[in-house]
Amino acid sequence: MSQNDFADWMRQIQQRTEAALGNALPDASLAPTQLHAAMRYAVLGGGKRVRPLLVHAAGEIAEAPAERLDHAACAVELIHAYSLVHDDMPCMDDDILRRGKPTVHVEYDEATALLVGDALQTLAFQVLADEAAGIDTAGQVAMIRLLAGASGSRGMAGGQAIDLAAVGKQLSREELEFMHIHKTGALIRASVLLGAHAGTPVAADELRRLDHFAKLVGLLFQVVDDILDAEADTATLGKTAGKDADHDKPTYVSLLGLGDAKRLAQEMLADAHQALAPLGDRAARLRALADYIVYRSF
Ligand code: GRG
Repeated sequence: MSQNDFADWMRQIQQRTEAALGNALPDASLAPTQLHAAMRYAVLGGGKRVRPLLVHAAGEIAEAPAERLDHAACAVELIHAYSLVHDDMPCMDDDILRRGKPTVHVEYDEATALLVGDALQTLAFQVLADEAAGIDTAGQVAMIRLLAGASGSRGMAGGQAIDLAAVGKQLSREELEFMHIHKTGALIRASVLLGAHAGTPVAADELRRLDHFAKLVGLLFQVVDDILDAEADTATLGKTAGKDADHDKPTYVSLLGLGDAKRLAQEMLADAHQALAPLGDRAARLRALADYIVYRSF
């Protein structure tokens, strides 16, 4: 697969995800209009859509129909968008810029931002439970269970709690890893597994390899996020740069230094490729996505 083919595929998935999200979100003309407008503001017209891309790339391995993958992709992106809205609020990370725009509580107000997050979270599960998803009921329940587990206190929300408690503290490498496996890694892992579960059952050995890949990429995403926070500027990131150091947050860069954090990212990328080697060309897009995650600029 050439670079151009991969870039075309990414654009195509990003566009169909945008359309699926636009359809899933209530129209802004429906009451309560401000809440619906704010939900659309939070979700549409921004973001790299890394999680939907992972859903679709993993779904191809299971030969899942694209329409079915749209539902899973939409659900996971809605959870991600909710987490960003709540994370930016004054009681958490207190940020004013996200995806190059004012954050939801700045553009609207705090109560609206809280409700936007709540409503996006429940909408995610409504989308997965939708009859039009074309998945049998047992499959739907399995996917709902997977996404709920990845989002809750044993997944993303738990990781966020650990993150908030860690500000100003020195964490060991193991503690930092535990935090990120939950905060960022759980949803990324769930994206791959949702895709893999949306089609014909994948052989147990291949599923194990996909899961190993997904865990590595989830952590890798965060290592690179830490490097970008230290190196990139606010305009490129579309969010405030240098916040980790300013807020005295433990990161891979503060723990290992920039050079070793970059070396770690390269090692993890090689491991991620290795995990998928026996899947051959069927996993070409997943491998290219791992590269994209490492070499991205924002
Ligand atoms: C509030 C329950 C709750 C959880 C928040 C994911 C998270 C937990 C907070 C986001 C804050 C943050 C900067 C996390 C680091 C990694 C990360 C998830 C970055 C943002 O994801 P991208 O780069 O964003 O995929 P886009 O905008 O491209 O979708």
